[in-house]
Amino acid sequence: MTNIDAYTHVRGETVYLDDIPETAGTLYACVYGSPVAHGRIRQLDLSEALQLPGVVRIFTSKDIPGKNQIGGIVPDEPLLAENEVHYNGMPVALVVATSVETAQAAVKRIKIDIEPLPVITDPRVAQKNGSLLVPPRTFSLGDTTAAFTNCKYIVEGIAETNGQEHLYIETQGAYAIPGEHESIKLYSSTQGPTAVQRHAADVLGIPMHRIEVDVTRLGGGFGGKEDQATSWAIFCALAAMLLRKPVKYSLHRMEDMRMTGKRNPYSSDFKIGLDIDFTILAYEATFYQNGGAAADLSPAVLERTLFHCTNSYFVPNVKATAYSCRTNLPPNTAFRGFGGPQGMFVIEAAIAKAAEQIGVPASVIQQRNLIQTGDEFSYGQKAESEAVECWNKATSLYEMEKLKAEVENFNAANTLFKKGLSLMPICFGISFTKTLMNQARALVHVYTDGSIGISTGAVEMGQGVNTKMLQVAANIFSVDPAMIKVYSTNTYRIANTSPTAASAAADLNGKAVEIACEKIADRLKDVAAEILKCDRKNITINGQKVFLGKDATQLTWKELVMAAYVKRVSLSEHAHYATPGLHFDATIEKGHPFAYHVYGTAITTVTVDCLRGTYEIDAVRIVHDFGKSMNTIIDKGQIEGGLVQGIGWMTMEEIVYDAEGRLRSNALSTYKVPDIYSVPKLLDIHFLETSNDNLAIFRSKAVGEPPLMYGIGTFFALRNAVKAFNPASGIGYSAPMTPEKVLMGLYTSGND
Ligand code: MTE
Ligand code: LUZ
Ligand code: MOS
Repeated sequence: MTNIDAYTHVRGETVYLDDIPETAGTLYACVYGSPVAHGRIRQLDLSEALQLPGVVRIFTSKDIPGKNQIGGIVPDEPLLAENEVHYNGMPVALVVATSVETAQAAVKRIKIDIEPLPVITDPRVAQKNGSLLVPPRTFSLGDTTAAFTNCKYIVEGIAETNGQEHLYIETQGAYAIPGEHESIKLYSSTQGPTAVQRHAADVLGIPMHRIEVDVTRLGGGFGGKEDQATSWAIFCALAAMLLRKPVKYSLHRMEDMRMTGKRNPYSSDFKIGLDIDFTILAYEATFYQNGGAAADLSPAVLERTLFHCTNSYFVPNVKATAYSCRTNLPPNTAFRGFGGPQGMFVIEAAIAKAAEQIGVPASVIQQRNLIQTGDEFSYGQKAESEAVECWNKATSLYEMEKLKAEVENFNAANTLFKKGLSLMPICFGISFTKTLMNQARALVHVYTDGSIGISTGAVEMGQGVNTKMLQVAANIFSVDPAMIKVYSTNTYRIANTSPTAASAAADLNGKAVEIACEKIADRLKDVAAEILKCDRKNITINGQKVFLGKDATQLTWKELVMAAYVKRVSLSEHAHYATPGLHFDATIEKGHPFAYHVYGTAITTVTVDCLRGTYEIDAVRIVHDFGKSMNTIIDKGQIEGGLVQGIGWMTMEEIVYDAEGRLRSNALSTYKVPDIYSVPKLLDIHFLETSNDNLAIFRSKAVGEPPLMYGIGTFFALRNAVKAFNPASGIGYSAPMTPEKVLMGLYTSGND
């Protein structure tokens, strides 16, 4: 089944936030962000801006009727600055005008006098100063200190990963329309409609039930709109409520890049200990997460780093400590993988460094230590592992030995071009790490003509979740997909939603749809049994016909639905689903936080131009654990998109802040993302159908985030190519592996 949005996407008919027809009298908002990264506001001068014709009003923190607070996990983030600013771009004032151009021009006329304070951008410096967003956390298993005394090899080092700009094609934005009795209708490009509703209610000082948040779809979110869509929506809601006018704000790309947070950069220390047979006996890591100026989702991201710090390996002795460091950057936030990639990169670096010192390929260590069913993760959950199956399938299907020989022969025959190869196994836990968030609701209506409408808490952002919701209903009712419509995500219809995140939207909301549809189907079968005067157990609905045993009856789906209505049987259902079996005790950092894990293995080959430092990705070959995919077209798209996004993070996407905390890579001319020329020349994806029972919807495992981590393989393949040219290279473990870094690595030597 193709994505239900494909047709309108291709025709340009899809409605994003900025395409919503505007109500007469609509005003336009624009935020004035702090020009410096840290300081005390001495004076804010709005007079010149207010004189501009068309400026309706300029709001500051003093105008907020409720609480000036939007922090989700920690209440440490004002909507508008009061006395201090903590990052460059922090909202200080909100201009509302009769046109977008006027609002933008007025922002340029605002003057501010700020007494500068020291700017910190480095997480290690912040940690030394005791500047943490939340207390540090440690996950441990076994006894690393004792285990290190038994190790034949011990290797230590530093690994670093940079941030990443979400670059959703649709920038952040919202549109607020005031209604009667102090209500507001809020269109928001958000992954978290309920977060928008809750924080808007707090800031406006009104109850949640007066705020209707409606989301048709996003032009991409990638985690960047899990938390950070909220402020823009509240700005619109605030102005709409106080001015009694519709207010819209759709950010300019450069505003979005400057004012929103990104993937958390990390700097980390590692120490790995191996036995004579390359078994990893002990692993220690210390993570310094660059959180930015407010907690946002960083504490949760940090937690997932710890959960995934041993990737898909079993390590019997682990000690991992993580610091969430407060710096003067925009608050960093969720990004596909949510801290998992940052943690996994570090153990891959540790294995690569150990392999180099021992003199074996990293793949020997990787394979030796793959986690097996029954092995314990450092947080106490036992693995139901597909790691070995994925690895073995990848190395056999793609003829690893042959690929290796090809690389070796090429490198022996060429001096100015070198190839590199790497293997990258992945393991990603599916569920929100905060247990309470693993719940969802669905509302299903069957209309008297037999057509069906579905509402859930899931937000469509290109990942195809609406198509999957539709498939669930079509499957349970056994009707033509054309009979079903999936409605916008709306807080008046579905309350208290978790954000669409953690790759869990299809599972959580899909199970709720399944439950709702089954309840309606059960009632319909009762009606059919009554009409056909037979045993209820023999009734099935198949292809819009009612069956009695194996035989089709005269009764059609449409007639059955109408008959149920006539008999005054309910044709609607609201269902709730909560993932069973989840628990986690943060006081001991042990439990069973994930419904299941997703596994896979990628083999990456690259070619480096050793004169220029440029490179091409020859091939990425992936064996991925899908469980049993319910939509192979969508799932393949998720693997392709996730992989390329991961490759971008690992190779070319380079966020640069200067010492004053100003974003230098603030446009698409200075921030390079992968394009069609930088994707792998060959991309092969093998759908591994795995048989372990799982809690995925129709056993079709979550696929949104895990493939991003295959991109990590590209970093190590490039590194291997550089080492083939210059074995003494001190190229290190600092991502992204830009062509500049490759060139330096080719021609300088030293210790990593
Ligand atoms: N795919 C597209 N096209 N656009 C997106 O914004 N977000 C990713 C992933 N795939 C995203 C995407 C992220 S970060 C997550 S958590 C999942 O989709 C969320 O959707 P799911 O729970 O339905 O997988
Ligand atoms: N968001 C969140 C996430 O709030 N909790 C999570 O565990 C998570 N995991 C991945 C992506 N977003
Ligand atoms: Mo995805 S980072 O969970 O939005």
